[in-house]
Amino acid sequence: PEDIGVVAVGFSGGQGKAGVDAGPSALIEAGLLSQLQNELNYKLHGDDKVNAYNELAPKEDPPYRNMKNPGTASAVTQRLSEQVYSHAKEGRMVLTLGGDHSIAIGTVAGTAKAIRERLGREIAVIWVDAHADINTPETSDSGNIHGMPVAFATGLAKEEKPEYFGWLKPENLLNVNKLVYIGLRDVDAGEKRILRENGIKAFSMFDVDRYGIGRVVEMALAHIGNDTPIHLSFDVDALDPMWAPGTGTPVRGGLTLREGDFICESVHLTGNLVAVDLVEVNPSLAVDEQAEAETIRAGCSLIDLEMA
Ligand code: LYS
Repeated sequence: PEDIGVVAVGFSGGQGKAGVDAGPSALIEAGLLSQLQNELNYKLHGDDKVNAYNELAPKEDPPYRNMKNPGTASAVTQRLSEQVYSHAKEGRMVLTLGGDHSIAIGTVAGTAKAIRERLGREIAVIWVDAHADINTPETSDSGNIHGMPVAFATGLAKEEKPEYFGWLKPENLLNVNKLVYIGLRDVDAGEKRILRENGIKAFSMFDVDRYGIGRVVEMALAHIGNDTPIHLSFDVDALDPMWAPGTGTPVRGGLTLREGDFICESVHLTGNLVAVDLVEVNPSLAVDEQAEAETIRAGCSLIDLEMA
């Protein structure tokens, strides 16, 4: 589509490091949106102001089932899901700028709901990341919700209480068969078990080396099936820290910037891309100004998508 709904989310409560809340504003200041609007001629909707949703945080937010900031993350992602939904149901491609990756609990649910209502279809998710982010509260060592979004979005981490993600409706959950990973290289033991037990398709960095990024993307697209609406959730830490040092949980041995660009371009070229998340850009964690600028430029490069 030539219309893009933009949602900027300065949320950092899914993990412990300050600064990822400044990701969206840094990307916007560096020209990520003006590039889409002025050079690529998209029509942008929604404001470019960054939502922090501070007002949604409950007065007290004690750990629950081992999760840190569960009430805040639940309220924020619920609100976000409604925003994403309202853009996607108008047929816009939704671009969400994070924020830590916990926000994908909201974006995936919002996209899934809109696409089901509008097209009667299930969405697929391509999750590009160094990590699988599929811990349940019980398997997580850190208690950080940014390591759990896939478990909630798929319903693998079940919860009844509405204030703790119980608001996720079964009909808006992602089917595990429609999920595919690219870029993995730091997966916890509990997560490996979950991936195996559920037969989830994953292309690790080992696969990228072995087949090349071209074949990997081809296989990923073949797995989710032709003409399936795609939500692309891109954690900037999928890139090697050489390209994106400003991020909370960097892991060496990642994708080159070109490989990351290639994934975004190929998925966009299918014509089936309905939503994109760009998350975990944390400018303050780069060692110096140059490293900070590199990270932000990498983020802008990933989203530099010519109209299909
Ligand atoms: N797997 C680790 C955890 O659950 C790291 C997640 C990193 C997410 N960006 O905390």
